[in-house]
Amino acid sequence: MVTRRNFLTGAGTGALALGAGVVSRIAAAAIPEAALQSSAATQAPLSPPNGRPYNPVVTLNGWTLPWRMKDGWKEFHLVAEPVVREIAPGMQANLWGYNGQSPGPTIEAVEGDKVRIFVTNKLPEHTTIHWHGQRLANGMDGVGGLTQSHIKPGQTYVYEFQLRRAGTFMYHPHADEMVQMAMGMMGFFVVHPKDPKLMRVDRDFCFLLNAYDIDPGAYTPKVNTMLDFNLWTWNSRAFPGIDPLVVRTNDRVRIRVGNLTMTNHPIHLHGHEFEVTGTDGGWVPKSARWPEVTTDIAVGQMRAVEFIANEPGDWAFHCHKSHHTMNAMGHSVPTMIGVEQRDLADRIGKLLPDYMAMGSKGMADMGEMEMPLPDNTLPMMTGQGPFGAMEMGGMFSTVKVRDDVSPGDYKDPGWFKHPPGTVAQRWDAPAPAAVQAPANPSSNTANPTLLNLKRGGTRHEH
Ligand SMILES: [Cu+2]
Repeated sequence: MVTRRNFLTGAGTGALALGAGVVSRIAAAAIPEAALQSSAATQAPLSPPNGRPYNPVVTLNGWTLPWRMKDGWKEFHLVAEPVVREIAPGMQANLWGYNGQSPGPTIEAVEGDKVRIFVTNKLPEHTTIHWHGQRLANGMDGVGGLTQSHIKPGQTYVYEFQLRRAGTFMYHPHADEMVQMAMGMMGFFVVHPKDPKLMRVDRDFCFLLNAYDIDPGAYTPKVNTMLDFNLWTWNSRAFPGIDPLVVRTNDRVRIRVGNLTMTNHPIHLHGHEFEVTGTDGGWVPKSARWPEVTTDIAVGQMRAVEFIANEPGDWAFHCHKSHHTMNAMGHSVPTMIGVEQRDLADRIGKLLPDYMAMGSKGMADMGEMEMPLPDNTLPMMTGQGPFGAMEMGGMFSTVKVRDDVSPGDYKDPGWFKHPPGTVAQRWDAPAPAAVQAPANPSSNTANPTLLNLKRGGTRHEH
C-alpha cells in the first residue's frame, strides 16, 4: 500500500525518471503538475479560470481536475495509483484510482477544445485509458494492445485530441479491465457546449455507479467477482457517506449518472418527474423525451436526467434494487421470519455470551440495533433521520430542495422543517374488525360482507 507520504516523494522522482521515447516530442519539455485530492467530500464546482466559458458540474463526493493552457491546448495530468478511499465514515478501502481518489477527478472542457492528457502509471502493473464515448483518432482510443502499447509501471503516456461534440463521457482503463475497474479506476469526462446558454441548468451534478466486493473486516476488493458484489456505491461512496444533492426551489437540475458496474440500476427520484435529456450518444431531442420517475441505466451507459425542483423537502433518491440500498453483511443472512429463536438463543447464549438471534420479525431492527461488527465494516442498513432509523445503505442519497439556498451554495442545510400538518402521523383510534373483501365483484349475489357494510356495522370512516 502506498501511503500519502511515499506517494508524494514518489511523484517527484517518477516524473524525472520518465522514459524519453514515451512522451510525444511537443510535450516532453514539461509535464504539468498532477493535482492531488485527499478529501472524499464534494468539492465546490471549478469555475474555468481560462479558455471558453462554461457552467461547471458538481461531482458528488468528488472534484474536477485543474488544467493549464499551453499554446492553445488544455493540458491535464492524471496519475493512476493505489489510493485509500473512505467509502463512508467508519470504512476505508484500498482501491486503485487517479490523483489520490477513486473515482478519478472529473475532466471538464468545452466542445472544440484541444486537450492533451498526460497519464502517469504508478500502479504495480500496466494500464491505459479509454475515453468512453469520445470521437477521436483511433490511436487515441486507449485500448491496450489494439490501438496502443500498454503504459508500463513508471511510464507516462500522452493523449491528444480535439473534443468534437458536447456531452457526458467516462474514462477507464482498457487493460486488465476486470481487475482495474473492480479496484475503482474510472472517472467522468464532461464536454460542455460551445454556447453556455445551450441546455443551461441551474445545478448540474454527476456521479458514477460502481460496486465492490469487500468482505466484512477487509480493506481490499475481491477482483474476480462477476455479479455478487456486496458494496453498491456512487462515486465509491455508500450511504450514509453519500452527500445530499442540495438545490434551490425552482432550480432546473441535471443529474448525470454513468454506470460502470456489472449490472443495471433503476435510478429513482421521489416527489418529482424527470426527463432523460442526454445519453452517451448526445442530447435527446425534446420531441423524443418522456416523463419518468425511474430510469434504468444499463452497464456502460450514461443517462442525464433533468427536472424542475419545485417541491421543497428531503426527497429520497436511490437505486430501486433493494439489495443495492444495503451494505455488506446483508446478502447471505438466512431468512428467519417466523422462526422462533428464543430457545435456541438461550442455549447458544450459554456457549457464546454475545450471541444475538436476529430476523424473527423481519430485519428492520437491524437499522437500529448496535450489533458488534468487524472493524472497517459498515452496518447492513443504517442512517439516522429526523424520525428515526432510515434502514438504508449503498446507493441512496437525498435531493434537498430548499427555498433559502443561495445560488452556488451546496452545503447540507440539515433536515427539512415540515410545515405544520404535512407529516403522516399516528391515527390513535381502535382498529375496526377485518372484513372479507367480496370474492366476486362482478356478481350481484347477496354477500354477507356487503350486507354487513351496508348496515354500517364495521366500516370505519373519518
Ligand atoms: Cu442498483
